[in-house]
Amino acid sequence: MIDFNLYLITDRTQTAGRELPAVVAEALAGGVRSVQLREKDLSARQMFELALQLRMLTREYSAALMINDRIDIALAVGADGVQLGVGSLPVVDARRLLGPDMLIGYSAHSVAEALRAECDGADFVTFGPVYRTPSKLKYGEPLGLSPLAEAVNALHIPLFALGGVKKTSIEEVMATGCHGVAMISEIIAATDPLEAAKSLLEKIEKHATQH
Ligand code: TZP
Repeated sequence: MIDFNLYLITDRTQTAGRELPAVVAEALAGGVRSVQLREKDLSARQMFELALQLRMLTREYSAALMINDRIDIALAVGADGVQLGVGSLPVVDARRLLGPDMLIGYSAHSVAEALRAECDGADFVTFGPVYRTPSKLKYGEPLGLSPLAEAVNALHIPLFALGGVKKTSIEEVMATGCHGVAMISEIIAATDPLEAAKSLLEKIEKHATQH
């Protein structure tokens, strides 16, 4: 059961000098109930140490902690699951290692990829980038709202819209029927992450469809 509709993804380069755990703590205080630790450039040890800190914080707020790509780190810190993608271990093999209860999220960039992830046993997918993001080279060309709606209709598992989603675009994104939104900068780079999270959640919940 995916009981959150705002999925916060970390990027410690966007915190304007603040410590990442402090920013995440603010977001949790603002109501965020799921966090993905994404810091792809960190060593296993560095990521493990950051993951431990986020595990403590997320426990305090009964929030889910997902670890990007690193199944070993997710298991080592007792995370709730992993976020996989095209370069990760295949979903089927990850499931064998993680068991039936840990969550597997999959980062899909096309409808076909999202369908494959569902078929392989992912619990939910992120889909994007929906909009142009500042870092186009890193995340690719925006897909737009039509493929998002297409993916929502094709899939039976929850789908989170990702990439360039702002407070102002939540209404049109949620109108596709997607389960929720995943975001980095709107919260991580916000001057007041607590307030940002609170007002984003209010808007997402207002436009969420019942599944
Ligand atoms: N994958 C596709 S777009 C993206 C990722 C990780 C970044 C989303 O960041 P933001 O700041 O919410 O646009």
